[in-house]
Amino acid sequence: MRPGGQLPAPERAGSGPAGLDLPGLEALAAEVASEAARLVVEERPTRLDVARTKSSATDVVTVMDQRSQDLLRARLRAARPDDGFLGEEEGGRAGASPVTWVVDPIDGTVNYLYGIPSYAVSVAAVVGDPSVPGAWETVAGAVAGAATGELFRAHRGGGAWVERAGAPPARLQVGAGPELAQALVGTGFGYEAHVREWQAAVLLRVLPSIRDIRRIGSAALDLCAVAEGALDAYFERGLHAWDLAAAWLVLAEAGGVVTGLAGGPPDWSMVVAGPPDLQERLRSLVAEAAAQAPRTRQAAE
Ligand code: LIP
Repeated sequence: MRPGGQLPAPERAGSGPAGLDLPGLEALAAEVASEAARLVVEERPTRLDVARTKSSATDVVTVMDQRSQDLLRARLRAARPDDGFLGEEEGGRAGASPVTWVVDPIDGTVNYLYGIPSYAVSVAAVVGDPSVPGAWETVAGAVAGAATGELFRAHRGGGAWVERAGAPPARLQVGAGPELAQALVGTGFGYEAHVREWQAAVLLRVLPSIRDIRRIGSAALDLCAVAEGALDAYFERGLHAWDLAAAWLVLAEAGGVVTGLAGGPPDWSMVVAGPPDLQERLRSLVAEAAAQAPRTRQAAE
């Protein structure tokens, strides 16, 4: 499953839909994601307050989420004024070009708030409509691990790479993956109690069949960890396009697969990711667990 939908394979590396300069889009995503990552680290206030909340009292936005998104929007608009923009925080806009920039200014905001070094800036150039599952595709993107300085980057057909200080760029390639019972699986939980209740019921049925879970707190870093082999697979309910878009391409360019619960495009209802065979086994296990989990108000949403 390509990042987004079933669009045809690229004619050749670097030439994406509508004749886009994919290496150039990747370079821009890497540049602005890295700059925003430096901002959130270097200018983090000593006392970091919650500016507002969204879906619940624990779904927080800090002043740095907004400053990061403002920086990303300004830099991207200056570089490509005709492109659209969709960020996790308010302030999206449609564009006149085939490209929409889909950004998460701080993915892992709660980690950032608590000073836990697992948060990222995610910047993706997508074509299509990112508000409709299966109707969009990431063509270039970058995930900047702000606390660690690592940078994951990819463009369609160009492979997936990770850059770390003091080392040459390393190409990422998922392995075959272990048996399910040996798999270290990332997951996460939503901010609303009824969603978490259902997620816990699913996890109760998944956990005995895998090695263990890791709850890192950033979907973008989870997916990049799968691309690098630091996790074997990942699943989570409740992700938005901005959590997913850039890291999905990184994992796909590393040979991984990302689908929804039924095997189609991932969407809010579920994301399952990993090497092809393991991803299918995990998807099947999560689908069975979801069918058995007590139906809650969230199940109707
Ligand atoms: C986070 C996701 C993570 C999820 C968290 C949160 P945010 O995004 O990346 O996978 O488990 O609950 O949604 O809100 O930090 O941008």
